[in-house]
Amino acid sequence: MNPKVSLTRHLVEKQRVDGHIPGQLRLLLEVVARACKGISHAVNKGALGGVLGSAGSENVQGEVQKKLDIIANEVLIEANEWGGHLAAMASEEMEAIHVVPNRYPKGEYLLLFDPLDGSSNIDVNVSIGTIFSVLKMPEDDRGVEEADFLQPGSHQVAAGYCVYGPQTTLVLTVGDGVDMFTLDREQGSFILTQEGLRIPEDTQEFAINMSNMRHWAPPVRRYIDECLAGQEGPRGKNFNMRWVASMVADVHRILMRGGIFMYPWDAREPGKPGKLRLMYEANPMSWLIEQAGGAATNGRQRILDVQPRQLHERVSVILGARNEVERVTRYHAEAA
Ligand code: AHM
Ligand code: MG
Repeated sequence: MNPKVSLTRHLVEKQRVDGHIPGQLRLLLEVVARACKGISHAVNKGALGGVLGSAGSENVQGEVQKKLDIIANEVLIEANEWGGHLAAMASEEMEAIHVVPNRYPKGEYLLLFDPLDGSSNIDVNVSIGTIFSVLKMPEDDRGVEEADFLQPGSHQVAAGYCVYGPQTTLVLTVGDGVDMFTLDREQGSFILTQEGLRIPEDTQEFAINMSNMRHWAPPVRRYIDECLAGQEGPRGKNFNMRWVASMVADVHRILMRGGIFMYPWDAREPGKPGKLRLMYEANPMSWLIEQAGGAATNGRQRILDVQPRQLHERVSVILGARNEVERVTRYHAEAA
Protein backbone atom coordinates (compact mmCIF):
# COMPACT_ATOMS: atom_id res chain seq x y z
CA MET A 1 0.00 0.00 0.00
CA ASN A 2 1.19 3.52 -0.76
CA PRO A 3 1.95 4.87 2.73
CA LYS A 4 1.33 8.45 1.66
CA VAL A 5 -2.38 8.30 0.85
CA SER A 6 -3.98 10.97 3.00
CA LEU A 7 -7.60 10.90 4.15
CA THR A 8 -8.29 13.79 1.76
CA ARG A 9 -6.87 11.93 -1.22
CA HIS A 10 -8.62 8.70 -0.22
CA LEU A 11 -11.99 10.47 -0.05
CA VAL A 12 -11.42 12.42 -3.28
CA GLU A 13 -10.59 9.16 -5.08
CA LYS A 14 -13.65 7.47 -3.58
CA GLN A 15 -15.81 10.33 -4.80
CA ARG A 16 -14.22 10.27 -8.27
CA VAL A 17 -14.05 6.54 -8.89
CA ASP A 18 -17.10 5.14 -7.12
CA GLY A 19 -19.10 8.35 -7.29
CA HIS A 20 -21.00 7.31 -4.23
CA ILE A 21 -19.68 9.81 -1.74
CA PRO A 22 -21.21 13.13 -2.64
CA GLY A 23 -18.93 16.18 -2.39
CA GLN A 24 -20.80 17.52 0.64
CA LEU A 25 -20.33 14.28 2.55
CA ARG A 26 -16.63 14.27 1.72
CA LEU A 27 -16.32 17.79 3.07
CA LEU A 28 -18.21 16.85 6.20
CA LEU A 29 -15.91 13.90 6.89
CA GLU A 30 -12.83 16.04 6.41
CA VAL A 31 -14.16 18.59 8.86
CA VAL A 32 -14.93 15.88 11.43
CA ALA A 33 -11.38 14.54 10.99
CA ARG A 34 -9.96 18.05 11.46
CA ALA A 35 -11.98 18.43 14.67
CA CYS A 36 -10.62 15.09 15.89
CA LYS A 37 -7.10 16.39 15.31
CA GLY A 38 -7.93 19.36 17.54
CA ILE A 39 -9.35 17.08 20.23
CA SER A 40 -6.28 14.86 19.97
CA HIS A 41 -4.03 17.87 20.68
CA ALA A 42 -6.09 18.84 23.73
CA VAL A 43 -6.04 15.24 25.01
CA ASN A 44 -2.28 14.99 24.53
CA LYS A 45 -1.63 18.16 26.56
CA GLY A 46 -3.35 16.65 29.59
CA ALA A 47 -2.42 18.33 32.85
CA LEU A 48 -0.11 20.77 30.97
CA GLY A 49 -3.13 22.21 29.15
CA GLY A 50 -5.26 22.39 32.29
CA VAL A 51 -7.85 20.18 30.60
CA LEU A 52 -8.14 17.35 33.12
CA GLY A 53 -10.70 16.96 35.88
CA SER A 54 -14.38 17.63 36.30
CA ALA A 55 -16.13 20.65 34.80
CA GLY A 56 -18.54 20.78 37.73
CA SER A 57 -21.62 20.20 35.53
CA GLU A 58 -23.82 17.27 34.50
CA ASN A 59 -25.02 16.17 31.08
CA VAL A 60 -28.57 15.22 30.12
CA GLN A 61 -28.13 11.71 31.55
CA GLY A 62 -27.04 13.09 34.94
CA GLU A 63 -23.38 12.13 34.46
CA VAL A 64 -20.65 14.46 35.70
CA GLN A 65 -19.00 16.19 32.73
CA LYS A 66 -15.24 16.32 32.50
CA LYS A 67 -13.55 19.44 31.14
CA LEU A 68 -12.44 17.48 28.09
CA ASP A 69 -16.01 16.26 27.41
CA ILE A 70 -17.05 19.89 27.05
CA ILE A 71 -13.96 20.97 25.10
CA ALA A 72 -14.41 18.09 22.62
CA ASN A 73 -18.09 18.94 22.18
CA GLU A 74 -17.26 22.59 21.45
CA VAL A 75 -14.47 21.70 19.02
CA LEU A 76 -16.87 19.49 17.02
CA ILE A 77 -19.63 22.09 16.93
CA GLU A 78 -17.38 24.99 16.01
CA ALA A 79 -15.63 23.02 13.28
CA ASN A 80 -18.86 21.80 11.71
CA GLU A 81 -21.45 24.55 11.94
CA TRP A 82 -20.16 26.99 9.30
CA GLY A 83 -19.24 24.65 6.44
CA GLY A 84 -22.65 24.51 4.77
CA HIS A 85 -22.84 20.71 4.72
CA LEU A 86 -24.96 20.19 7.84
CA ALA A 87 -28.51 20.96 8.90
CA ALA A 88 -28.03 20.11 12.57
CA MET A 89 -25.98 18.18 15.12
CA ALA A 90 -26.80 16.07 18.16
CA SER A 91 -24.40 15.14 20.92
CA GLU A 92 -24.35 12.89 23.95
CA GLU A 93 -23.31 15.98 25.89
CA MET A 94 -26.23 18.23 24.83
CA GLU A 95 -29.86 17.80 25.79
CA ALA A 96 -31.30 19.32 22.61
CA ILE A 97 -30.16 19.24 18.99
CA HIS A 98 -27.91 22.04 17.73
CA VAL A 99 -29.44 23.51 14.59
CA VAL A 100 -26.96 25.27 12.28
CA PRO A 101 -27.41 29.01 13.00
CA ASN A 102 -29.19 31.08 10.33
CA ARG A 103 -26.05 33.06 9.55
CA TYR A 104 -24.59 29.95 7.90
CA PRO A 105 -25.91 28.01 4.89
CA LYS A 106 -27.65 24.74 5.71
CA GLY A 107 -26.76 21.40 4.16
CA GLU A 108 -28.62 18.11 3.92
CA TYR A 109 -26.75 16.07 6.55
CA LEU A 110 -27.21 15.44 10.27
CA LEU A 111 -24.18 14.72 12.44
CA LEU A 112 -24.37 12.83 15.73
CA PHE A 113 -21.47 12.30 18.10
CA ASP A 114 -20.19 11.18 21.45
CA PRO A 115 -17.45 13.83 21.63
CA LEU A 116 -15.27 11.99 24.13
CA ASP A 117 -16.18 8.41 24.86
CA GLY A 118 -14.68 6.60 27.83
CA SER A 119 -14.83 9.62 30.15
CA SER A 120 -13.76 7.59 33.18
CA ASN A 121 -10.39 7.05 31.46
CA ILE A 122 -9.59 10.72 30.71
CA ASP A 123 -7.78 11.52 33.94
CA VAL A 124 -5.88 8.23 34.10
CA ASN A 125 -4.20 8.49 30.68
CA VAL A 126 -5.97 5.52 29.11
CA SER A 127 -7.31 5.50 25.51
CA ILE A 128 -10.49 7.49 24.86
CA GLY A 129 -12.13 8.55 21.61
CA THR A 130 -14.73 10.37 19.54
CA ILE A 131 -17.56 8.40 17.92
CA PHE A 132 -19.65 9.86 15.08
CA SER A 133 -22.56 8.98 12.84
CA VAL A 134 -23.95 10.77 9.77
CA LEU A 135 -27.58 10.67 8.59
CA LYS A 136 -29.37 12.48 5.78
CA MET A 137 -32.21 14.89 6.46
CA PRO A 138 -35.50 13.26 5.48
CA GLU A 139 -36.60 14.51 2.06
CA ASP A 140 -39.14 17.32 1.74
CA ASP A 141 -38.41 18.40 5.28
CA ARG A 142 -38.88 22.13 5.76
CA GLY A 143 -37.36 22.80 9.18
CA VAL A 144 -35.00 20.56 11.08
CA GLU A 145 -36.26 19.10 14.33
CA GLU A 146 -35.34 16.31 16.74
CA ALA A 147 -37.68 13.83 14.99
CA ASP A 148 -35.49 14.05 11.86
CA PHE A 149 -32.70 12.34 13.79
CA LEU A 150 -34.83 9.38 14.85
CA GLN A 151 -33.78 7.11 11.99
CA PRO A 152 -32.58 3.52 12.40
CA GLY A 153 -28.83 2.90 12.14
CA SER A 154 -29.33 1.21 8.76
CA HIS A 155 -29.94 4.72 7.35
CA GLN A 156 -26.44 5.96 8.26
CA VAL A 157 -24.40 7.28 5.32
CA ALA A 158 -21.10 7.43 7.22
CA ALA A 159 -19.86 6.36 10.63
CA GLY A 160 -16.56 6.23 12.42
CA TYR A 161 -14.48 6.91 15.46
CA CYS A 162 -11.15 8.42 16.36
CA VAL A 163 -9.21 6.76 19.17
CA TYR A 164 -6.75 8.86 21.17
CA GLY A 165 -4.30 6.23 22.38
CA PRO A 166 -0.61 5.59 21.85
CA GLN A 167 -1.48 6.62 18.29
CA THR A 168 -4.39 8.76 17.12
CA THR A 169 -6.32 6.57 14.72
CA LEU A 170 -9.41 7.34 12.65
CA VAL A 171 -11.59 4.45 11.47
CA LEU A 172 -14.29 5.12 8.92
CA THR A 173 -17.01 3.54 6.82
CA VAL A 174 -19.19 5.05 4.12
CA GLY A 175 -20.81 1.68 3.40
CA ASP A 176 -18.13 -0.04 1.34
CA GLY A 177 -15.89 -1.54 4.00
CA VAL A 178 -13.84 -0.12 6.83
CA ASP A 179 -10.61 1.83 6.44
CA MET A 180 -8.14 3.04 9.03
CA PHE A 181 -6.02 6.21 9.08
CA THR A 182 -3.21 7.12 11.48
CA LEU A 183 -2.45 10.72 12.41
CA ASP A 184 0.99 11.76 11.18
CA ARG A 185 1.81 14.46 13.71
CA GLU A 186 4.66 15.97 11.66
CA GLN A 187 2.49 16.33 8.57
CA GLY A 188 -0.67 17.09 10.53
CA SER A 189 -2.71 14.72 8.36
CA PHE A 190 -4.40 11.36 8.63
CA ILE A 191 -2.64 8.75 6.48
CA LEU A 192 -4.33 5.57 5.23
CA THR A 193 -2.71 2.69 7.14
CA GLN A 194 -5.14 -0.20 6.58
CA GLU A 195 -7.93 -0.85 4.10
CA GLY A 196 -10.82 -3.28 4.21
CA LEU A 197 -10.58 -4.32 7.89
CA ARG A 198 -12.11 -7.78 8.55
CA ILE A 199 -13.14 -9.41 11.84
CA PRO A 200 -12.64 -13.19 12.12
CA GLU A 201 -15.98 -15.05 12.56
CA ASP A 202 -14.74 -16.88 15.66
CA THR A 203 -12.79 -15.71 18.66
CA GLN A 204 -11.32 -16.72 22.01
CA GLU A 205 -11.48 -13.24 23.55
CA PHE A 206 -14.46 -11.50 25.15
CA ALA A 207 -14.94 -8.00 26.59
CA ILE A 208 -17.52 -7.35 29.31
CA ASN A 209 -17.55 -5.58 32.68
CA MET A 210 -17.45 -8.70 34.90
CA SER A 211 -18.30 -6.72 38.03
CA ASN A 212 -21.91 -6.63 36.81
CA MET A 213 -22.17 -10.43 36.59
CA ARG A 214 -24.70 -10.79 39.40
CA HIS A 215 -27.06 -8.42 37.54
CA TRP A 216 -26.91 -10.06 34.10
CA ALA A 217 -29.80 -11.78 32.36
CA PRO A 218 -29.55 -15.62 32.21
CA PRO A 219 -28.52 -15.81 28.49
CA VAL A 220 -25.51 -13.51 29.06
CA ARG A 221 -24.56 -15.42 32.19
CA ARG A 222 -24.80 -18.71 30.28
CA TYR A 223 -22.55 -17.44 27.50
CA ILE A 224 -19.86 -16.10 29.86
CA ASP A 225 -20.06 -19.17 32.15
CA GLU A 226 -19.37 -21.35 29.11
CA CYS A 227 -16.41 -19.17 28.08
CA LEU A 228 -14.99 -19.30 31.63
CA ALA A 229 -15.29 -23.10 31.71
CA GLY A 230 -12.47 -23.16 29.15
CA GLN A 231 -11.20 -26.24 27.38
CA GLU A 232 -13.05 -28.64 29.69
CA GLY A 233 -16.38 -26.82 29.21
CA PRO A 234 -18.96 -26.99 26.39
CA ARG A 235 -16.94 -24.63 24.16
CA GLY A 236 -13.87 -26.85 24.31
CA LYS A 237 -11.46 -23.90 24.25
CA ASN A 238 -9.96 -21.34 26.62
CA PHE A 239 -11.04 -17.70 26.46
CA ASN A 240 -9.13 -14.54 27.32
CA MET A 241 -10.79 -11.38 28.65
CA ARG A 242 -10.11 -7.66 28.01
CA TRP A 243 -12.05 -4.60 29.25
CA VAL A 244 -10.65 -1.12 28.66
CA ALA A 245 -13.91 0.62 29.69
CA SER A 246 -13.64 2.87 26.62
CA MET A 247 -15.92 1.48 23.94
CA VAL A 248 -13.74 3.03 21.22
CA ALA A 249 -10.67 1.18 22.48
CA ASP A 250 -12.51 -2.12 22.96
CA VAL A 251 -14.12 -1.93 19.50
CA HIS A 252 -10.81 -0.90 17.96
CA ARG A 253 -9.14 -3.99 19.40
CA ILE A 254 -11.93 -6.15 17.93
CA LEU A 255 -11.43 -4.57 14.49
CA MET A 256 -7.69 -5.19 14.77
CA ARG A 257 -7.60 -8.76 16.12
CA GLY A 258 -11.16 -9.99 16.65
CA GLY A 259 -13.30 -10.67 19.72
CA ILE A 260 -16.75 -10.01 21.12
CA PHE A 261 -17.84 -6.92 23.09
CA MET A 262 -20.89 -6.81 25.34
CA TYR A 263 -22.53 -4.13 27.39
CA PRO A 264 -25.78 -5.99 27.87
CA TRP A 265 -28.95 -5.02 29.69
CA ASP A 266 -28.62 -5.74 33.39
CA ALA A 267 -30.92 -5.59 36.41
CA ARG A 268 -29.24 -2.66 38.14
CA GLU A 269 -31.72 -0.21 36.67
CA PRO A 270 -34.56 -2.39 35.35
CA GLY A 271 -36.29 0.42 33.41
CA LYS A 272 -33.16 1.16 31.34
CA PRO A 273 -32.54 -0.98 28.25
CA GLY A 274 -28.75 -0.74 28.64
CA LYS A 275 -25.93 1.69 29.40
CA LEU A 276 -24.70 2.66 25.95
CA ARG A 277 -26.49 5.13 23.70
CA LEU A 278 -28.11 3.89 20.53
CA MET A 279 -27.54 6.96 18.37
CA TYR A 280 -24.02 8.02 19.41
CA GLU A 281 -22.35 4.73 20.30
CA ALA A 282 -24.23 1.58 19.29
CA ASN A 283 -25.32 2.58 15.77
CA PRO A 284 -21.99 3.85 14.41
CA MET A 285 -20.03 1.00 16.04
CA SER A 286 -22.52 -1.63 14.84
CA TRP A 287 -22.28 -0.41 11.27
CA LEU A 288 -18.47 -0.45 11.37
CA ILE A 289 -18.54 -3.98 12.81
CA GLU A 290 -21.01 -5.22 10.18
CA GLN A 291 -18.98 -3.58 7.42
CA ALA A 292 -15.97 -5.55 8.67
CA GLY A 293 -17.88 -8.83 8.50
CA GLY A 294 -19.02 -8.97 12.14
CA ALA A 295 -22.48 -8.75 13.69
CA ALA A 296 -24.24 -6.53 16.24
CA THR A 297 -27.47 -7.19 18.13
CA ASN A 298 -29.19 -6.11 21.33
CA GLY A 299 -29.65 -9.80 22.16
CA ARG A 300 -32.89 -10.06 20.21
CA GLN A 301 -32.65 -7.78 17.21
CA ARG A 302 -30.04 -6.38 14.84
CA ILE A 303 -29.03 -3.03 16.36
CA LEU A 304 -29.16 -1.26 12.99
CA ASP A 305 -32.88 -2.17 12.71
CA VAL A 306 -33.85 -0.64 16.06
CA GLN A 307 -36.23 2.28 15.48
CA PRO A 308 -35.12 5.05 17.87
CA ARG A 309 -37.85 6.75 19.86
CA GLN A 310 -35.65 9.29 21.63
CA LEU A 311 -32.38 11.00 20.86
CA HIS A 312 -30.64 9.85 24.03
CA GLU A 313 -32.07 6.32 23.98
CA ARG A 314 -29.97 3.52 25.48
CA VAL A 315 -29.59 -0.01 24.19
CA SER A 316 -28.10 -3.38 25.10
CA VAL A 317 -25.03 -4.05 22.92
CA ILE A 318 -23.49 -7.35 21.77
CA LEU A 319 -21.08 -6.96 18.86
CA GLY A 320 -18.04 -8.45 17.16
CA ALA A 321 -17.22 -11.94 15.83
CA ARG A 322 -20.23 -13.10 13.81
CA ASN A 323 -20.52 -16.65 15.19
CA GLU A 324 -20.20 -15.51 18.81
CA VAL A 325 -22.78 -12.73 18.45
CA GLU A 326 -25.15 -15.22 16.80
CA ARG A 327 -24.60 -17.62 19.70
CA VAL A 328 -25.43 -15.02 22.36
CA THR A 329 -28.49 -13.94 20.35
CA ARG A 330 -29.60 -17.59 20.07
CA TYR A 331 -29.25 -18.00 23.85
CA HIS A 332 -31.61 -15.03 24.27
CA ALA A 333 -34.15 -16.60 21.88
CA GLU A 334 -33.91 -19.96 23.69
CA ALA A 335 -34.52 -18.27 27.06
CA ALA A 336 -37.56 -16.32 25.82
P1 AHM B 1 -19.26 7.52 28.48
O1 AHM B 1 -19.81 7.85 27.12
O2 AHM B 1 -19.91 8.30 29.57
O3 AHM B 1 -17.77 7.58 28.52
O4 AHM B 1 -19.71 6.00 28.83
C1 AHM B 1 -19.53 5.00 27.88
C2 AHM B 1 -18.43 4.06 28.30
C3 AHM B 1 -18.02 3.13 27.20
O5 AHM B 1 -16.97 3.70 26.47
C4 AHM B 1 -17.56 1.89 27.93
O6 AHM B 1 -17.73 0.73 27.17
C5 AHM B 1 -18.44 1.90 29.14
O7 AHM B 1 -18.90 3.22 29.33
C6 AHM B 1 -17.73 1.46 30.37
O8 AHM B 1 -18.62 1.36 31.41
P2 AHM B 1 -18.22 0.80 32.87
O9 AHM B 1 -17.49 1.91 33.55
O10 AHM B 1 -19.55 0.48 33.48
O11 AHM B 1 -17.36 -0.41 32.66
MG1 MG C 1 -19.82 7.46 25.42
